[in-house]
Amino acid sequence: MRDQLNEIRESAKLAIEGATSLEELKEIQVQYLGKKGKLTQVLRGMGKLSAEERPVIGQLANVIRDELGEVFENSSKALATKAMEQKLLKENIDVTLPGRQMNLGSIHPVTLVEKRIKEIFTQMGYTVEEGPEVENDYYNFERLNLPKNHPAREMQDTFYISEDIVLRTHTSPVQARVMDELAPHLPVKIIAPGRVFRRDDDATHSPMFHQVEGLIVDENITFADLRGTLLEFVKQMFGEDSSIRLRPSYFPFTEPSAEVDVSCIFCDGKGCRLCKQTGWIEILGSGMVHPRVLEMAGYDSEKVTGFAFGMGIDRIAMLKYGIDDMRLLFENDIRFLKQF
Ligand code: 2NM
Repeated sequence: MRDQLNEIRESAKLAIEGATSLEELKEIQVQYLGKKGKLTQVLRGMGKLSAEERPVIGQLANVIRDELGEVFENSSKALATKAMEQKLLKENIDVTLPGRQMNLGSIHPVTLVEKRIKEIFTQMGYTVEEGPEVENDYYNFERLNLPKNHPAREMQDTFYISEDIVLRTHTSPVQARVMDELAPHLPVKIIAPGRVFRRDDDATHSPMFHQVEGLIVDENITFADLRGTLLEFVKQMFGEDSSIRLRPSYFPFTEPSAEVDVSCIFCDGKGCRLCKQTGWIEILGSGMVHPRVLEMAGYDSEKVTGFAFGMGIDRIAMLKYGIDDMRLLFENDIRFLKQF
């Protein structure tokens, strides 16, 4: 039996070395190591051996099986490499051909401006917060001091999913959600960038646009902090020589409220077509957070105050890059997008 095994070992090795393809090799493997293979058959006969011989022959058989396994493995790898080399040769690849042109994308102007806004406010210690674009009535309106039938709800033509579910008309619900998580912790110092949706569609209004709103809540926050913060923002965004002007306004969630204008970035405030000869361009809404908004979030409006503001990123991008039609931002025409 020992001779039989050694003979199998030698003939198998010869056969493996002689194999010229992976298919041939597979066949040889079956012939020797398969269920009905030669080695398997010899092992079946081991029952007839004496108790002394059995372990010795068994061990030899194991050694041979392992050895052949390794030889198969090596030969298989070598044949696979050879097959690949032959395939490549047949394909006749011309490595001297020039590569295919890759079309690189560019960053969308709205994204560029959003990044810059985030940069400016995070440097001032604000964190960036996000929230759902599909909101419920409670967070989009109620929590911002806009109860049902409030006339100001109609200021924002809302997309309704159902009676109580809307596409958010501003990112303020994010602020309300964050205050819920933080209260009574101080300070709240956050900005909330993201998509918002209103039923509007013309050269200056898109039904989907981008907003950044900011909110700070702490002890001793004043209207002067609001003005100083927004002036610093405007200087970093539009240049150190920019100035701002505050005009009284109305928002249900702030009292008092102010519209913020920046000195015209096209004529430096001298008056031109783009600022309609006023020297000022409107860029922000802002105000001191309404005490009711603070109370609903769990803050004591006798002890803390805050200011908030909101701006359209798209509008700022249009100003910054001199784009005169908002729809250009969302048509995704490569010739337009490549310019930024
Ligand atoms: C604006 C203008 C003024 C605002 C208010 C709040 C909150 F959550 F504190 F009530 N967030 N954002 C706000 C205030 C937004 O956008 C034109």
